[in-house]
Amino acid sequence: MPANLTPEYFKAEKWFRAAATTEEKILALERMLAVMPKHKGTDHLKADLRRKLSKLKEAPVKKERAKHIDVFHVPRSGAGQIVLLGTPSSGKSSIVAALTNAKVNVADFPFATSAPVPGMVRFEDVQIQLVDMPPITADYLAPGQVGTYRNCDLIAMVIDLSADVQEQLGICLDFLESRNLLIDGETPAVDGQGNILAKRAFCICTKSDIAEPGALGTLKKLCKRRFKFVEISAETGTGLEELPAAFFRLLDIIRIYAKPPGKPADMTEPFTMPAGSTVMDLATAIHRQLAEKLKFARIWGTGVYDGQNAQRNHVLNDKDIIELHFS
Ligand SMILES: Nc1nc2c(ncn2[C@@H]2O[C@H](COP(=O)(O)OP(=O)(O)OP(=O)(O)O)[C@@H](O)[C@H]2O)c(=O)[nH]1
Ligand SMILES: [Mg+2]
Repeated sequence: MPANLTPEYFKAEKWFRAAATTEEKILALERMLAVMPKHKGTDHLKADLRRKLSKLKEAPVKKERAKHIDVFHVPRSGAGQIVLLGTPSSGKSSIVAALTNAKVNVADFPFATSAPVPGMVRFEDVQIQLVDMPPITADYLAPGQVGTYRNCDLIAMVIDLSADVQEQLGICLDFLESRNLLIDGETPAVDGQGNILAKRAFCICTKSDIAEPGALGTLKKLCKRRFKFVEISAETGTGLEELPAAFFRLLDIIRIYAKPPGKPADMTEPFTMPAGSTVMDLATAIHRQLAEKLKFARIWGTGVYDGQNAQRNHVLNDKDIIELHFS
């Protein structure tokens, strides 16, 4: 082992060893190469890692997928997928139990959850998917667990206010940062296929009913990143009612109601789209081929007068009603 390998390198190596999929192994190897100190002593190791990397990149991915079912792959459902992250007994399953009908295992002993369990949370007229997860510790991570976070829309760190908040925050951030899972600044990291690797995150601070005095303040002070913090107690229910609205806001999505020309709008099932979507994005979401034939749209909603004509690049707002006209 060459001298002068940094903690960053060992973190990436640990990630590589725990990686359950080829994609994740490739990302970890790329990270190992990127953070490796550049000097003569690391030449052999570098060549070795490059060989491993090109072997993995050439490996047929489909065969591997067919061999086993990945329990950490949680198919998306609803308007967005939020995945919980936290240390043992921090209260993750209790949140999913309180907000959804999913059958989760709440227990007074650690490691009670061993695989992801999705449930659906309703916010007004949209359904949001909330996924319970096994815990992580400074040295434990279920193989394949990273994959669930890699595929979600938003990560919710669950921090127990009655325990050591500094330790919990450290473990969560270490996990996220060492795997490039956290959006940092304006340009998120992307993989070779252009998939966005980094996610937005926020913090659910739980067990407020038995919190250490000043724990939330300490946590906010410790955390250099500008996360949103929502304080709750799954035991008393305090703050729980705020969570669905917070999920919706943090997912950064909008609801659009489609209106067939000459008929009332369908107000029961909105389309949900990323904030900033345009009339053309909506047309494409409804029907990719038809979208090219879009002539114009009429809008009822925010910042327009009722039935106003809108161009393809008009940016939509939450709860807009749109009538699309095709040629
Ligand atoms: N007083 C209090 N206890 C809570 C609260 N939330 C959870 N608990 C208790 O904390 C313990 C652990 O809760 P879980 O929800 O199972 O924790 P977890 O994060 O899913 O644990 P793992 O699956 O092991 O990672 C249980 O005994 C819960 O009843 C809370 O808000 N207040
Ligand atoms: Mg659990």
